[in-house]
Amino acid sequence: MEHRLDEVRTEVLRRNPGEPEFHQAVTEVFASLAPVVAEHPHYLEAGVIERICEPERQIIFRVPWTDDAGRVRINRGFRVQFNSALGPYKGGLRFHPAVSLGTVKFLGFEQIFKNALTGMPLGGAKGGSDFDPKGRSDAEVMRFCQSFMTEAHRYIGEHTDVPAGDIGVGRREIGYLFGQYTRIVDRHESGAITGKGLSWGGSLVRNEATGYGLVYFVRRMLERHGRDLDGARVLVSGSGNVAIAAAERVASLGAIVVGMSDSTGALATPDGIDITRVRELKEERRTTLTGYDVPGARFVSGATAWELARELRVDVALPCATQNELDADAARLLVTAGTTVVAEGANMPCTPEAVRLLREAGVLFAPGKAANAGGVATSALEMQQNASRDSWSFEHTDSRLAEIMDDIHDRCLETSIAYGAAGDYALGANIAGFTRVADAMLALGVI
Ligand code: NDP
Ligand code: 2IT
Repeated sequence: MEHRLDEVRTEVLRRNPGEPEFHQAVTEVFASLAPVVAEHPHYLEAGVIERICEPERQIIFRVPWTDDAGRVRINRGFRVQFNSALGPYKGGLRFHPAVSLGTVKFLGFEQIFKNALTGMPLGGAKGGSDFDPKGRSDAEVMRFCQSFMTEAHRYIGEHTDVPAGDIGVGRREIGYLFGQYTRIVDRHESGAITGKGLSWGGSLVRNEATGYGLVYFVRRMLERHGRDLDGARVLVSGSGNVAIAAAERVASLGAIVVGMSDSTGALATPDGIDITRVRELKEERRTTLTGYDVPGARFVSGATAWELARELRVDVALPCATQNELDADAARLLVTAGTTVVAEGANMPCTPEAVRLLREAGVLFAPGKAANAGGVATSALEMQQNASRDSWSFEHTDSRLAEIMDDIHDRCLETSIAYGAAGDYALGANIAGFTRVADAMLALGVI
């Protein structure tokens, strides 16, 4: 069976050349599936594993727009609708110059299992563009978003495919995208997109949900080991939506955020971070962390967050920026700095080699598809509120999020125990996510 599984994987890699991130994500999931197919050979026999690796639909389109100087610009738009066995396609949109079809496929593939782990009725998808919002005026971002949605609206809808944000897509972009969608379809279909503003169909907590959820997952994981976050020294990479909320929530539980970063460098804050100042720089002024002028802090231009571990003690590392940002060298630095927990707020931020090193060093490792699922889970709560024309309080929504994260944690842990690999959360997440989708696919027949 293991041999057959490897043949399927080899064939998937062969059919998708030049997409290293997609290959990495597929290989990582397949590494967990041998014990599952040994026990349930029908997953292989019924072609479920081959089908799960082939997106149901891949859409690539031209996005023309005009910049402020009147020059016509062309970007490429993507939406990969990967799997709809559990519900409408669901997953974010990423606007970043490095976005390619392979990036969107890796993210969409991860999203299938993540969404399954939430226990909500959500299929898996991802989309985006190689558009770079950095340095663009609001008017340019608006024109780009309108052009993107003029094409994308054909494929999305409350019961079809529900996008949200990701890197480079926040509240501003969601507003322009939803505005154009509403205009084209000529109805207020609030469940067609999530991450909306509070006055136009959004949910409280969605903005904070990925980072808060990450911290709830870590809290639960530590609880199981008789520990807590009080006094823990936490290093967070990135300073976007996920990183800021994670830093804010972990600090509120008594931890000290000893550093953060952005794409231009790393900020050491040995006495703790002033998150209001970070929000002001990154969310309001849309600038770099260079302007963080709180006494005791130091900005290291060009450094990664992990390089700060050379000089700081770090108990918990939360990679919240982008894929493959934490490599083997970074893992070694963290282990030497005393790190005992690494939890992925970003999607696939740790390289396979880094994960192996962390595991060998006995570090507790929480994979992104489990630990960052709070964002999409709260998107599902936003969809529930839209469907019932209701809006819940912050406390209620936050406590639902915490319950969901505890539940995901417990399911991953129990699955790892059931498969003889107690505490291997990556294996637990892959198997628990996979079996939920695979069983639905079996029930739905060969489609
Ligand atoms: P944002 O765009 O809000 O923030 C991204 C942050 O990461 C920024 O600080 C950015 O730096 C930094 N960054 C991005 N790319 C690079 C790079 N190539 N090298 C170094 N730093 C980089 O995105 P989000 O916070 O939404 O997303 C962060 C991660 O979390 C992504 O992996 C995303 O897929 C994942 N995620 C997001 C969810 C969500 O709900 N938003 C849900 C689940 C996962 P700078 O500020 O300089 O641009
Ligand atoms: O990676 C992710 O889970 C997201 N970017 C959020 C997806 C969503 O639909 O809320």
